[in-house]
Amino acid sequence: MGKALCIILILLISLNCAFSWKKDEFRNCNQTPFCKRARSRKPGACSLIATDVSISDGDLVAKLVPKETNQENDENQEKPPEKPLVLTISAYQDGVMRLKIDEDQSLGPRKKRFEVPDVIVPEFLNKKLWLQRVKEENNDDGSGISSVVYLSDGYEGVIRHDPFEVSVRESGKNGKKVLSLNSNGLFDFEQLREKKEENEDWTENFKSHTDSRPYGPQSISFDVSFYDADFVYGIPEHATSLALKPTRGPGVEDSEPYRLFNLDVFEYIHDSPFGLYGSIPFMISHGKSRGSSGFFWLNAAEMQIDVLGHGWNDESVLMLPSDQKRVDTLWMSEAGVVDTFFFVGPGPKDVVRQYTTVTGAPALPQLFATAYHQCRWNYRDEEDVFNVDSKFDEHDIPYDVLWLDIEHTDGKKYFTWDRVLFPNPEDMQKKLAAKGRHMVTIVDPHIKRDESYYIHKEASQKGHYVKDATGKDFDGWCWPGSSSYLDMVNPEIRSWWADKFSLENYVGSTSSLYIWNDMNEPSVFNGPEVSMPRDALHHGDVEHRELHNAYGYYFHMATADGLLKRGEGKDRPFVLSRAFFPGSQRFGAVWTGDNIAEWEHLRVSVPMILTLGLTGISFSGADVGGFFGNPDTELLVRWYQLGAYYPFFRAHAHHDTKRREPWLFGERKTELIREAIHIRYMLLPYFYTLFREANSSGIPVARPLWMEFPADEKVFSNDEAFMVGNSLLVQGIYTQGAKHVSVYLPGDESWYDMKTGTAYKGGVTHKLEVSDDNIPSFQRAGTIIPRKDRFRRSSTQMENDPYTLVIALNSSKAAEGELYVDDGKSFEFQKGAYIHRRFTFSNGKLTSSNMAPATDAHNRYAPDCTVERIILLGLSPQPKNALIEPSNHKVDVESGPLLLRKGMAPSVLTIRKPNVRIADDWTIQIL
Ligand code: NBV
Repeated sequence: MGKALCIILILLISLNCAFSWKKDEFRNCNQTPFCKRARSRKPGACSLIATDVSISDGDLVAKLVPKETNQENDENQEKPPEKPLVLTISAYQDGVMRLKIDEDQSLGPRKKRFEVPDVIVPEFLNKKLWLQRVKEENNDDGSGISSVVYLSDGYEGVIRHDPFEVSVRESGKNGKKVLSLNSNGLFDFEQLREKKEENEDWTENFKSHTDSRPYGPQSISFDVSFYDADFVYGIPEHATSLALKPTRGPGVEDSEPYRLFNLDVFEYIHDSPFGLYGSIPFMISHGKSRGSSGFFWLNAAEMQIDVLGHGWNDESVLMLPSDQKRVDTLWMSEAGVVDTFFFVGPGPKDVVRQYTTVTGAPALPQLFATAYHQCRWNYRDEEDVFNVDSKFDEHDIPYDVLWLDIEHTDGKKYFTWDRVLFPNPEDMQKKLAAKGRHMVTIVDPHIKRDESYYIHKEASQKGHYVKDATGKDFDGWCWPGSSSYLDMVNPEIRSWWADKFSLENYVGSTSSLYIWNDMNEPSVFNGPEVSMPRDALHHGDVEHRELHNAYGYYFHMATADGLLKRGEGKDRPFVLSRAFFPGSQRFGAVWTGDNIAEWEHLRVSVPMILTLGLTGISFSGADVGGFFGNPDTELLVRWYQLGAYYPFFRAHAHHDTKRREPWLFGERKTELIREAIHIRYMLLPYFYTLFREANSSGIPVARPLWMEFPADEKVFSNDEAFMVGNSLLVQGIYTQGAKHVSVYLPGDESWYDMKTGTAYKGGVTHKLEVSDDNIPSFQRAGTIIPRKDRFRRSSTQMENDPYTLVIALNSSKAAEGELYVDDGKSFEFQKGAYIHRRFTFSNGKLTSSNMAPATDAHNRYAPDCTVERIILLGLSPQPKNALIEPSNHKVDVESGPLLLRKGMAPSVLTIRKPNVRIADDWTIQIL
């Protein structure tokens, strides 16, 4: 008995540690002096006031100086900084205000503080509005004066002088506040200074690492308030809920702030504010009464952000009408400057659009990249590759991309091949390319310090590596052993790197090969917190601490540029990156790193992907199946069913896991996975249209429900269901053996089950039976979804296939939708070589009209594809036939299935073979 108990105990313990996040490897706020200092400040501690307010070069400029008061009796007041700070407010089109605060350069600070270059897109700077005048007004509470500038029709920027506060409000003296900074008086700016006494100790220690901190304390912190907000969202990357939970305030015990510090976190847990691989300091608020607003801090140093729960501050310095809800937040960064952007919204889509005007719109991926990807660490050799490839065909499962992880290289030297395992990489790629398939290889940023490796030889000779604090090439431990890291912040080094991707330089590569950037936080096995020491040095003497969060961004940028150069600028690159920063959306896709094959990781994948989408990164996904561990077959199937709706759809697994290709779990499971992947292929025209929408407006492919239903409070914190575009709602199944699921369907209109066509009422929570063959997904009444229903081996082979249009009618028997198509590959679409159709259905007539502006290039892309099927949901009684114009011919209307091989609701009607061309104008009148 004792022995049995012991065994059970050992088993339990080992189960518990099966996945263990090594918390102690990483610093918490208390171990991070700048965070601890900022968190301990009391509201009202900031003693700065704004003076010398004027207009200069189209901006409002002011000085921030300490108020001269008798501070002896005031515990809250801290020692003022010696020198004034310079504050600049600029206005840009479309309701964007930029606020910068830095040390006064004319007073010669010890070192120029780092401002992140290459993130703000040049077009944004051209949108500057030249401020002409500033008006002064008396504050209602008798607290002196404020200076006010015009921002846009409807909004003003306001700077209250004493105590200093910057805000955006609706126009007019009594206009409501939208966003503000320093309303709680927590602003603090540690100016660079000489040591107070020679032996003042600036070093910081963490575990066995010492950070020399040659420039001493230089952190910045301030509070930001979001008005009329019920929730705040954004600031990836954390494995946590979509609506950000308060980290301080009543009822919150001992929580860490949300940390933004790019880290390679081994076996991360599914609910935590700790920082993961990427960082985007952009927060978006949403509330029922007003809508959304956003705040972005362009800063690449470590950041920590507190969401302050209602009542966090008993002696609130901020008086508000009792009915005005507000969310307060505290932003803290180790270095850099204040370079912030205020977005007025007022809709959630407006905020995301405004943010992407600053950091750039997501790149339009090639069509193949939006299809299904098969990955594993590792596909062993060429035989394995061919075997997996042919099994997909054998089992009638489409896929587009096969991935090779680090083991394909010769000793983890990127751009090389293990020639024993992969003797003919070019032939291998060509064989797959013949079926319209592509390959991806991994290229990480750590370069093996091996004199016989050409990349290392050149990089060390040219001085291309990041330096350690003593000025030598930084040498850290990673996959290949002793490694150095390219200084990607230097544009010349990026260009050198980009050249390495030419077909000539990357021996064994072909034009159907694309790239995966992993470990670019950067991950350094023997470095502090598994990363690079903060006192390492980059181009221009910038310390690593100042740009840590942007390192991976520059690596991603240089790689994408390499693929661009390789194709002489003709083909769109595809590069997947693990680390990211604002603007990464311009270079490719991102995934959520090393998740675990557990139900809770399946669940958290949704808020993680939705958060990335809200912050510009539309093209993202999570490893389907879970990276660590072996999913049971039910979890694996559910993951495919959900993953089919991720913008980036890739299965991936750790090398210690059992093989899990879709055909390995018996016929029934293969069928279920096949169906999940088929759904993705069927919806590719819809997805591609959404990728184009993201590319032109920033609005993400996968959206939180509140983005489509901003007035429905019930969905504000729902992160189990989400929208794909504006037409599809998807509800994941996140528990084992689920028999029922509750799904709330927002809005007044109905929703049609995507499989059966059954209509469900909107505005109601439905308790639905769950089956193993799909997860609930619904088409919103009033929408039209374009599909391609013929299954091929890859998306490329579907190019000329005909379309199906699924029309879901609303209560007025109307619907509308769009279709965007281009060559799926090149940049010709930027010159207008695409088709963009609008479909509208009303009064029993479907009309296809052109949405694209007329250009010469427009004529250059005119596919011959036709429409082979039109499915109508919600139309009764059944019409007999339909008249097509201008060809003036009639076709039959029949009852028909919604999905091939599936059951159907009585009201599913099919117009078969209307055979109109997708690129043409036409109408179809139901008779
Ligand atoms: O390159 C190996 C893995 C990769 O498969 C995974 O997707 C990355 O997130 N890589 C991390 C390094 C090792 C992780 C234990």
